[in-house]
Amino acid sequence: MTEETTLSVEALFERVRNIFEKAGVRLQSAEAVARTIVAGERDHCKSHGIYRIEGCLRVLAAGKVSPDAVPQLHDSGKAVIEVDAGSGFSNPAFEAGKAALAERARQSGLAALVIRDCLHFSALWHDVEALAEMGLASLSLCPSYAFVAPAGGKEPLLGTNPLAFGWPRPGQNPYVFDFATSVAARGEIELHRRAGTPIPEGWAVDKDGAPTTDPDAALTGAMLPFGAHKGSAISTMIELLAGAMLGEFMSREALDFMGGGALLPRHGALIVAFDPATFAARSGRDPLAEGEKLLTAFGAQGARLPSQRRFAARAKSLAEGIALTEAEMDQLDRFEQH
Ligand code: NDP
Ligand code: PYC
Repeated sequence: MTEETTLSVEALFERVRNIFEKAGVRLQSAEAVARTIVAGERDHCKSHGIYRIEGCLRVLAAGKVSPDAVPQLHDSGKAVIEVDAGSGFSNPAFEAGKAALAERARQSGLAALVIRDCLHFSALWHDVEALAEMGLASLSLCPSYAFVAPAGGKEPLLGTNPLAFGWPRPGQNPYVFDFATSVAARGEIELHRRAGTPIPEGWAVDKDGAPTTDPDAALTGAMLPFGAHKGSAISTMIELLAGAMLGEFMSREALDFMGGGALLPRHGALIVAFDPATFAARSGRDPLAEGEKLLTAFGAQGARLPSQRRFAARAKSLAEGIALTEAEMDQLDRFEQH
């Protein structure tokens, strides 16, 4: 049994923020990045929690993310609002554009936020959850690194391209799903590699295209899309909408630009927000009440909603703190002394 140390969410936030400030990241960005990482740990999304600190510091050390970038909001009054992250982290860029996006979606029923040239290391549920808290439904998508073979292929071409959706629920946590379009996120495979455990069958093929459960062979081979041709098509859509359409990197270009998969990817991101009340106005029906008819029926047949595990983990962390292993605490100490 490894020994664990419990930190409050606030205490962990301070430690993570200090690590990024010490690495030269300007305060507002360090806070936005730390909020994201600690929220991942708090919600027990380990693949995008403190494990990501090392990767972020590596990109900073390589000079491939700008520590003092100030996100620039470009709002021409149209449905599409842009934030240029200026080669900084995506998280402060989203925070810089969030209010304008929400306001435009309420005005027009529909609005989009384009984030340009950002380093993207995080989960996407942060975006859609924030918008759901403002009463909006939303989609968030971005390319990643070309680690995934298309269905029927065996060489990396598509990214692990995440997709998240959020829907507001009156008086309770929103309906949120957020997943990689690969069978598993690359971070999950990396965690298996570190733990010395095999990955489940069906996640990846080796460099010769043969199925593998060896995390090292998976990381040098190709990951697989979820749902065969269906996941492959959704992933391709993400490349087109959040890469080609924005004039930002697709996953293959991101990989080339960063010089391989050792550094986290830089590319753009697309967040689309919908005001349910505007869409339903002429129907005379309450869209959120209609949504509840569906969402409340899940439990009756023993099914759970996506994010239900995450919200339960959050409640526990907020009440009891976040338990970190000795190795994780040592790592935080090391990063702080850096
Ligand atoms: P998971 O497979 O762990 O989970 C995906 C979603 O499915 C979650 O919303 C989860 O909710 C839900 N879910 C899981 N099991 C069930 C179930 N039995 N019933 C109902 N819902 C369920 O996600 P991935 O490994 O694919 O992705 C992990 C993270 O990686 C994502 O947050 C994604 O944004 C991020 N990512 C980021 C990338 C980037 O470039 N920035 C690239 C790829 C991935 P719950 O959490 O409650 O279990
Ligand atoms: O887990 O695949 C992943 C990932 C890539 C970039 C950030 N997360």
